[in-house]
Amino acid sequence: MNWWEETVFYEIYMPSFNDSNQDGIGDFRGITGKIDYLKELGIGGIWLTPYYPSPKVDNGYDISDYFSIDPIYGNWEDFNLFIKKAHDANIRVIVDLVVNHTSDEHTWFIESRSSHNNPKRDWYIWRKQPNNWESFFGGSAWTLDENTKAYYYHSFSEKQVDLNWTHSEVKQAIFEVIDFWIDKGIDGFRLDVINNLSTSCSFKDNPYDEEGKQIHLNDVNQPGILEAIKSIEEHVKKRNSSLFTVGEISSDRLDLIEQYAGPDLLDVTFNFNFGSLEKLDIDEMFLQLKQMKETYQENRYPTLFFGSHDMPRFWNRLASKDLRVYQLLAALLLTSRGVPFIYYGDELGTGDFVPHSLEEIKDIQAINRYHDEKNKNKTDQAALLEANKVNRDRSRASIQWWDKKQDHSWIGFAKKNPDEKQIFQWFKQLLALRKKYYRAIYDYQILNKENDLIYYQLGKVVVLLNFGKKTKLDNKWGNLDMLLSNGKVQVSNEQIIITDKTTWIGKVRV
Ligand SMILES: [Ca+2]
Ligand SMILES: [Ca+2]
Repeated sequence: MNWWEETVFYEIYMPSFNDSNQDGIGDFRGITGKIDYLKELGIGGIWLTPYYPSPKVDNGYDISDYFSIDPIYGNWEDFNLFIKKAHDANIRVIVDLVVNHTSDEHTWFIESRSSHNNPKRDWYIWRKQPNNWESFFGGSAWTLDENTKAYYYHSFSEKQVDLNWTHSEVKQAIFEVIDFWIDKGIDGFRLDVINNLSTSCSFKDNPYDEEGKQIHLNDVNQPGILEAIKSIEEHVKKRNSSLFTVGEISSDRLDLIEQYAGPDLLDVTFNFNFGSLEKLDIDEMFLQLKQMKETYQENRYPTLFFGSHDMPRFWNRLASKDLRVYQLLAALLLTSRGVPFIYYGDELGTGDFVPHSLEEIKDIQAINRYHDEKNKNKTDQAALLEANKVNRDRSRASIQWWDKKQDHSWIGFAKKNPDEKQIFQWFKQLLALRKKYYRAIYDYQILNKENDLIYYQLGKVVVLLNFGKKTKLDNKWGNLDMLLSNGKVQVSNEQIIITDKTTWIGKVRV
């Protein structure tokens, strides 16, 4: 069995996790200082968001040097110590690989833009005239470069320039990046917006939907994308077959997400169909669970997450600040079939941070939206309200680890949960339970829903998640021993009575 099939991962948003030197920015020494904490929680893998040198127009997802550490996060000694401490604690480390684009300040792009004849000219995508493709951050995806009077393509910010994946030298250059980090001792990669790789040069205009919104038909999932991903995967696995790859596929369509993983392809992909539901909808959640059960069988796994640096905290978004609902969701996250990812702070019930002015906003997507709204003659307050709807800062604020008020953070401080100790214990118990009873190989023997009670059985473990009112369920299992619960549940041989908003996890007695 692959190690990652039995691992619960923990996403660390680099600048916000833990600041060791009080300069307001999280760093490697800060993470190293929390290894014991993560071990106590039961984490087996850390995903680090980008820590490379970067102008940070998109918080590090705009890399200007693939072979270094941004000094604000520490030096090589700090990095090596972190890897060592993590490995000593049996925690593996995967790092973010951002290869759809580089920063415009990367030397590759500085060379590329310098002249039509530069050897790196075609490492990026240049056109005399733009097509209608829009950036995912708003506006045209093409920017005119005055120097050579040509347009370069950027599917995100104009400072994040798309690499040309039809060029063999680009692929080789990225392979060197991959080798470099494998040699540094990392255990795998999280591949950023990997289905956005530009693997075709057809440049057909994108169509629009009925509301006039552009459909990203020709700029993502391009012909050749699976071959490109296969070649990356082959390169990684040739180095070491135990290295893990997880891909971010910018889609919430399970059929599309799923096709990027499999033999010769990525190990797993992020399931936005499940993870990024905008509000709690038990029917929808159950439907997605069913679809995941049908789609992923035998040695194929979905990923499980309710939080990331791109979505609001699930304390607010899904649980609506209800502790019991939050506990139910945590149980679902950590007892269903798949590879779970906890987002830093979720184990403490961290809530959304909401900026009160433009000056407090750090997220480029929200800043762009703010200016768009102002251009429509909206008031500052109205523009702020709209910007905060898409503001990814909400889940990116710094954790306040100490009771003593810290002075400053590059962003605000995350909203502390008064029940954080209880929530931490709940997560810890769930992780311990998963470790003890679950093997990812177990398929669901049962996956069902009655009213607002979702229940399932994996191996000998039976999970009852009652999101609704007090209810009854026929006992299909006979003798059951309780493993973990947070409410009143009566189990007889005929039926199970479970109180409202209650989690109950048990084991079939043999
Ligand atoms: Ca720091
Ligand atoms: Ca691209």
